[in-house]
This record gives sequence, structure tokens and C-alpha cells, in this order.
Amino acid sequence: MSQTIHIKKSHRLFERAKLFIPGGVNSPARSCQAVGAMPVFIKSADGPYIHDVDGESYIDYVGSWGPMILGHRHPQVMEALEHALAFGTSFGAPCAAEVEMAELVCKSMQSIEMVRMVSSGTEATMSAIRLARAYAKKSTIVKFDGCYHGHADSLLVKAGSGLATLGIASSAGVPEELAQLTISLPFNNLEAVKKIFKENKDIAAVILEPIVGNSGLILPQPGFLEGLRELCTANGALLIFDEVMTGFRVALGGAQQLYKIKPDLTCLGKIIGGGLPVGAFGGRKEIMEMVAPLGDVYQAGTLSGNPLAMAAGVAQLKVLQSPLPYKRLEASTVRLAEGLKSLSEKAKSKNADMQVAHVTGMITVFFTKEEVTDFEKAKTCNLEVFSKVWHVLMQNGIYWPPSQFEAAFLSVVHSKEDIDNTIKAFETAISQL
Ligand code: KE4
Repeated sequence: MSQTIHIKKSHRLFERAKLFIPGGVNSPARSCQAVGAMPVFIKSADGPYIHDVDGESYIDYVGSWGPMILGHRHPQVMEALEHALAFGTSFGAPCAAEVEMAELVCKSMQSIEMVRMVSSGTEATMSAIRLARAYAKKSTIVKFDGCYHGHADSLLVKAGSGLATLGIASSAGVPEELAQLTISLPFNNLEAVKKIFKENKDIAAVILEPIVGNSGLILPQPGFLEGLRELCTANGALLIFDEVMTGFRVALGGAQQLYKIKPDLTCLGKIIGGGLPVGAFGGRKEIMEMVAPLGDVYQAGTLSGNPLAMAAGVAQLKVLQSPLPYKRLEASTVRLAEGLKSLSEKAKSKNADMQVAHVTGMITVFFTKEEVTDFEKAKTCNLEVFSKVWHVLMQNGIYWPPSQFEAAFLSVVHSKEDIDNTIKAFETAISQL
């Protein structure tokens, strides 16, 4: 009898997608290439769960790469979106929701006095470095190895996230003349920053993820952020916090609230869009007033401040104004982290040493012997072990980021049971190594 092989709908969709979309995906981070898997196509999502086109359900730790802090289809976000939809989708003219968004961002992020909305994190960081170069009247940008700030040319140097996952240090197509204006240093290495400021008097800005998510999760060492603040102030360079991932996630006021550091510019995205395309950059008024049409730093966007995206984002940020979501998110993150740490002896017995890094709403399991404090250490991880674990997690209904160099994201609606099931799935994966 011919064996009917069940070709999954995902598989059929992926074969079609590959005919018309590079790699069959609209963003490399979704490709699952690094774990030697085919991406599953998602049909729907609700709360902490996603459901693929073949009827499989998963506890979701990608959360659209960060935006889904309240879980998928949160009632207040959906209601706001449905309400806005009744009035139209885009006007190309100012709308009230943009003002509400700007007020909420300035109220929540201590360093932002004025903010410009854009449609992606990439646009936010690209615009912020242009503004910094104009304000400081210098051209060189300092970033850190393994940090990812979107795909603007100047920032695709030694970047994390998808580049690290694909094993490419920097992107083709970035002219050498431009790449030379970007210096990338080891994260958490303040001496290296001090040295570069002594040698190079053309530094316009230092941009970083204050808590790195794009090498996997790396926390700043004590004194690192404070040191960067002092060095930038002393050398006439702007300190840019890329909080596209951490903004409104690790705290309402982002990493800058946790570490009590005031950057000159902040980049935002993800959560402020409630799942729709949004980014933003903002900071001190005297800097932001250089942005067109007020000043001569040009920056624009057809769909910037889009009414649907503003409605979803404002609804999400309003829910986050209460401390309760963050208390719940931290409790869930700690529960998961402690549960995973309890597996480290078993992992060690399988030659799969593991480190667990976590901060409110974000977590990474690094399969390496030492604590991961920079990208070089992240690269010592055993990617084969990661891949094996990832596959078993998927088989057990856990949708974990398909790369060692990505952070996993929790939502406020991941239940204790979801967390405990996740820990069990990791235990199964480790015991099968
Ligand atoms: P977008 O252009 O993808 O909206 O944002 C770029 C960006 C900027 N800054 C930080 C700190 C970011 O994490 C990102 C985007 N993050 C990745 C996930 N690591 C997005 C996923 C993807 O590229 O598909």
C-alpha cells in the first residue's frame, strides 16, 4: 500500500514562497536556517499561543520578536484597532492618535522631551545617527559587536541577530568608505571606548542596546553604561540608546529607567506599535528641534504615525502604565529562569553546559561554559546542541527563537502552567542529548 506522506501545508507554502521571496521569508530571522529547519507558517495567535497552518499550537517565546508583551490579540489592543479601522487606514495628514502616542512616549521615557514616529526600528536608528552626526558635526559612529540596530548601512557592521545567525560579520553592499565611519568594539569593554575617544576626535555618537538582545541576552556590567555616559559627555558625542527591544519591556521606561542613565537620543519600536509597523526616535528638545521641518536634518515617512499603528500602540502603552503587568512579567521570567537553571547539572552531564541570562520579559539559554558578557563569548556557544534542543522544543509545542543569537520573549499572559510546560520541554530536550 502506498504510504501517504503527509506534506505539511507549511511545507507547500514554503516551496511556493521560495519561488517569489528571497529564502521564502520576508526577514532572515524567521528563516530557521541556523537550526536546519523549515519555518512553520502561522495561521493565528492568541494570548501566549500561536497556531500554524497545520493545526499545531505552540507556547510562543518569539512574540513577533518583542511587540507582543501583552500576548497576542489583547482585548484592549484589538478593540482600539477595530475602532480605528472604522475611520480609515491612512490619511497622510496628522491625526489625534499621533499626539496621544507622543505624549505617552515622553511621559514614559525619562530622557525623551520630543519624539518623531517612523515605521520600523531600522528607520529609528538610521534617523538617530543622522541627527547625531548633524548635531555633533562629526561623522564617526561607535557601536558594539553583536548589537543589531536594524539594517541601515552604517549599522550593518559586526551586527548581531540575523547576521550573527547566518555567520556574516557585516553585510555585502555597504561601501568601504561608509563602513570605515563605523567602529565596532566589544560590549562591556569600557577601556576600549576610552581608547577610541583618545585616538579619534570625529566620534559623533555611541549607539548601543543598553541591554543586548541580539547576541542573545547580555546585561551591561556594573559601571559600563555610566562610563559611556561620562565619555560621551566629555567628548562631545551623543549617547544613543537603542531601546527598540527593551523600551517598555524591561520596565515602562526601558533600560534607561532600570539603570538610571539619561541617553541623548533613544530609539524605540516593537511594543509601541502593538504589533503594527512602528518605530520612533526621540530625546532632548534642543537636539530634536534640528529635525525637519523645524531644522535641516531631513527625515520623513509616508506611513509614519499611521492611525491604525498609533491606535494599537497607544492601547498597549496605556495598559502598561500600571505597574502590575511588569510585576507579573518579572515573576514569570524568574520562574522560567530558575526552572531552566535547575537543569544545568543534567545539561553538564551531557556535555551541554548552559548559562541562563534573564531580565524582565527576556531570557536566553546559552550553551557554553562561561557567563556570556560579550559577543565573543556568545560565539563560543555549541550551536549543534542549541539546534538539537530547539527541535525537541518544537516537537513539544514550544516556539523558541530559532537562533542562539536571539533573546526569547515572555508576555504578561504566559501562565505558570505554560512556564512549567516549557521547563519540562527543556528537560526532555536535554535528556535526549
Ligand atoms: P526593525 O527594523 O526590524 O523594526 O527593527 C530593527 C531593530 C533595531 N534595534 C533593535 C535593538 C532590534 O532588536 C531590532 C530588530 N530586532 C530583530 C530581532 N532580533 C527583528 C527581527 C527580524 O529582523 O526579523
